[in-house]
Amino acid sequence: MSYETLIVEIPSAGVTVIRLNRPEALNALNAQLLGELATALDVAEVDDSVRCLVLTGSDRAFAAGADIKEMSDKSYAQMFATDMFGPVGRRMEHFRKPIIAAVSGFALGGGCELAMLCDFIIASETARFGQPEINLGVMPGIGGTQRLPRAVGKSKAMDMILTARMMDAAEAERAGLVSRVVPADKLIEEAVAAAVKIAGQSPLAVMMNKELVNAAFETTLATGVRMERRLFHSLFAFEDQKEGMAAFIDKRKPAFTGK
Ligand code: CO8
Repeated sequence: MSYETLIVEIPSAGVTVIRLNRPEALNALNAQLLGELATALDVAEVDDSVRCLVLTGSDRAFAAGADIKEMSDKSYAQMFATDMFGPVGRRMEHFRKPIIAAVSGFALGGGCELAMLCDFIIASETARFGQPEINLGVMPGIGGTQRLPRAVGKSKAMDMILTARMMDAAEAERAGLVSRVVPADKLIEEAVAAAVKIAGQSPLAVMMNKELVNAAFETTLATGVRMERRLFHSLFAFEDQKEGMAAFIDKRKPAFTGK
């Protein structure tokens, strides 16, 4: 599959890196890029050899938001009918394999929201996060008003969304928006290393762990803990559980098969 606005690479078995590639517009998310990203996600979802994705941009920008030039003259009817971000948003919300966002430079507006749709964010020291839509007379529209407060708390989310100020990588790490900050020249190396580690685990256990952490944002504590207990028990139906525990006892590396 070839794309005009994405570069897709397989740096290591089981790991696919999807790089947003519209350098002339700081990777602004236009209809073509979003369509291609939806296709790339569909390809990765059904390919059993893909165990973990890394979504990244350039050194200068992960993505500077939705494409303002493409969007500016649209009518309400056009925005409603095309549902521009719906297909990618829904795919990412329901994607069963892990997606790591590797963010360098600007992650603004829809770019910040795209990063938050991933399972965790690794940031380079140059990363800057923001929801500056208020400057345009609009608001976040791909989940920012909901995911940012869950990630960083109400006060900081309100501050960022109402004042449009950007957060640097150190603040984003302190606030819990990103899992770790790494030197800019090590960003892809670190993100791919994390993806390789995940790709080597039992894919079944990975999917269940991901499902349960996401459930923490949707359910009560009691329901979430009950779901966790049931899924923990169910893992004992898989060969991978036997292999993982036998390998520990035998002092060897496990060879998970996804069965
Ligand atoms: N859309 C289109 N083009 C963009 C965008 C964008 N979001 N961001 C940057 N560009 C373009 C610039 O227009 C410029 O193009 P040109 O060279 O042709 O003039 C090029 O990229 C380089 O940008 P700058 O010259 O501005 O670079 P600077 O380093 O001076 O500034 C900034 C970088 C600070 C990132 C600046 O470009 C900026 O403020 N960009 C806009 C950020 C923004 O407002 N993002 C939010 C967009 S709205 C949004 O994301 C809503 C999402 C929800 C939609 C849901 C719909 C259902």
